Amino acid sequence: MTLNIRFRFATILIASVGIVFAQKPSFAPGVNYLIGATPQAVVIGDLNGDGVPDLAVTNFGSKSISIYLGKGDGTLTAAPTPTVNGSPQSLVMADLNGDGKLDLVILLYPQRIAVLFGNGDGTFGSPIILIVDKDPIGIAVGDLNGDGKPDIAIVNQTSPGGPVGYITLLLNNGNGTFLPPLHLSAGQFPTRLKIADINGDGKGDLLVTDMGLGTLQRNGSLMVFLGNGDGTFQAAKHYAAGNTPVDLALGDFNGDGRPDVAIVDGPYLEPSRLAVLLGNGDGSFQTPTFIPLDPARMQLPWLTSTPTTNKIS
Ligand SMILES: [Ca+2]
Ligand SMILES: [Ca+2]
Ligand SMILES: [Ca+2]
Ligand SMILES: [Ca+2]
Repeated sequence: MTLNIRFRFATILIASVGIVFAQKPSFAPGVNYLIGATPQAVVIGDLNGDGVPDLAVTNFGSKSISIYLGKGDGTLTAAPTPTVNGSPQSLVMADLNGDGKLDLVILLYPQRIAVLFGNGDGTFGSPIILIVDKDPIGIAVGDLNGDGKPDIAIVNQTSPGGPVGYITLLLNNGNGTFLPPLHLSAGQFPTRLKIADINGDGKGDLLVTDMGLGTLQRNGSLMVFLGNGDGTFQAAKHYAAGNTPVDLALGDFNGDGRPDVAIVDGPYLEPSRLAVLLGNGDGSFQTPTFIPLDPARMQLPWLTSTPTTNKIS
């Protein structure tokens, strides 16, 4: 079984979590823009510094990245496609070399990270390839050691003798090069991760969705690693997060100023749902509230798409 299709759909779904809580949205008719084959993930950020959000999309099947620049009126214009030497899965935008221009950090299959430094006009330099650990499945960027320089965290699944999950940490030297990797054990079937300061101490923390001992066990959790501010972390705490959590998003959903987490639970064996864990502001979370999701919508992409990679069993 693979996770790709579920992750892709979950990513799109979870992006609308804030809207779900705020009000029922309404939209103008959609406009289609051409991207590559088997798209996996999309991120938004201002790549060319004009104050208008732009898009980057990973095309796993085409082994390419699609870049669209926002024109400011809700429409987009295509920018040159940067080169990546591999099949891109997920990606993150961040300024890794501190030049004020957003860069792309791309998880490539198999077992590589591509860093593309932005030129500030929507184009990018040649990719810098980092070889990472076996079976990477998710990536996040944030400052983990308090030096103001964004670091990379990668969550990995590996199966020999396991399954066992772990996180690879790449601390940034500030110029886009990284210290030797650090490792952190991370559950059984981790799926995605985020970096954020959830207890307000100014130190980056790690949040990881974990499917636990497998899809049949129905014991998924949110793992929280509170950061010590030096690239090390306190022991993980687990919070109930449904049966098979596959992706997560952070936001302040109840307006109390404390970060909350929304998690897509499934789709696997049961109808999919959203698990919302309200944060207490000290790094702990309350028992989740579940919001049912439309099972027909969630199942359709899974049933009609061809699995590709990220094998978990
Ligand atoms: Ca822009
Ligand atoms: Ca940069
Ligand atoms: Ca750092
Ligand atoms: Ca913290």
